[in-house]
Amino acid sequence: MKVALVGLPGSGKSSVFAAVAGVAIDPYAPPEPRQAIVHVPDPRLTYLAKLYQSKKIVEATIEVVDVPGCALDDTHGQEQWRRLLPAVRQADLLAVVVRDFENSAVPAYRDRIDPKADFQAVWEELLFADLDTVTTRIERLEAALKKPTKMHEVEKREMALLTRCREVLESEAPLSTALKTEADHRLLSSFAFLTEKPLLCIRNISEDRAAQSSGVDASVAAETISISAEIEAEVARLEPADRPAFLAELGIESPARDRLIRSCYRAAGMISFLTMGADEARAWTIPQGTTAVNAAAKIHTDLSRGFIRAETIAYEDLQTHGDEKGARAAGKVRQEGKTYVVQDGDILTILANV
Ligand SMILES: Nc1nc2c(ncn2[C@@H]2O[C@H](COP(=O)(O)OP(=O)(O)OP(=O)(O)O)[C@@H](O)[C@H]2O)c(=O)[nH]1
Ligand SMILES: [Mg+2]
Repeated sequence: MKVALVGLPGSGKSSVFAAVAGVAIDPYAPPEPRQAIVHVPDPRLTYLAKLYQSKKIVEATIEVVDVPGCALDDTHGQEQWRRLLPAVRQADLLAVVVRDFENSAVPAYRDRIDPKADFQAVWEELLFADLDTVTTRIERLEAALKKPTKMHEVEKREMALLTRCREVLESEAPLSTALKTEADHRLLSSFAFLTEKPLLCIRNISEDRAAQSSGVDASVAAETISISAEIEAEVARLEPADRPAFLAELGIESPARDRLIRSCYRAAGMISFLTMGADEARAWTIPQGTTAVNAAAKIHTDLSRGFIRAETIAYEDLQTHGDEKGARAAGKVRQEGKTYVVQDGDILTILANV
């Protein structure tokens, strides 16, 4: 899963990035996207590795991209934003960081602290970018449809769909509401529209309000969370053993890094399934609704091609009964077929003809 941090200048994207990736903020970094691979903490793996005496633990990872904010009020900023768009389009989830902190040393963009209005401003940029893509494509298609070719029927279908997309975008609604069927999505997937992607709103709050956690009104976002990016960037630089005491002093229950990762999974509709063995205990990230045969493909294409069945134990059941033998005796080891919809925390052993 790839997550892009976007937002107005100075909202705290790089601070969030530093907190999640556990790296230092580089104030002199050029205004280019910066990426990091973040390991997803999962205590279930520690338990499995102990039970099966696995040699290693392989955590799931997410890729986080810090996209510099652009001053959209001038042409230079707009040009920069257009240049950065391809990096944003590659993301599976957009995390919009909005500023909700005072800092006299760093004046707020447009001199205002207004998370709701800032979220709306970012949302409008996403709508504009998609509208731009749609309009350009419609113009090309109009020209193409004048001289019918073999592609005529497909082009007509695309034109009808794009016309609906344009209406939806002009009413400031996300494109996900215009693309209703799998076929619609497929026809336009190469455009990687921004308003089709799930959104997470990150409200970056002042240190003194770090324990507070009300959201902003961002109804197009799947979820809103509040974090104090500056504190959390500091926490991420502490030795792990020193972190709980520091957080407790500020009245913060769990580090934002963990909360943020969980929110990314929820907002993007992703879950993890687990595998175990003597070699490794491992977590795999899949979209909610993935079938057993497709989950097997994530491990290896051979396992999906020769798929016979998936021996499945829910992590909770394994924990309740202590080990696999106990779970089996309690009838908690299930034999599932190709179409079984994998659940978060399912421990799968794929049996296949390879
Ligand atoms: N007081 C306070 N300052 C913060 C907080 N978060 C970020 N800052 C400061 O605000 C400034 C901008 O933060 P960045 O994380 O660089 O913001 P950004 O969104 O990456 O900025 P651009 O990349 O320029 O768009 C930095 O000097 C941070 O130290 C916060 O929660 N509280
Ligand atoms: Mg930045």
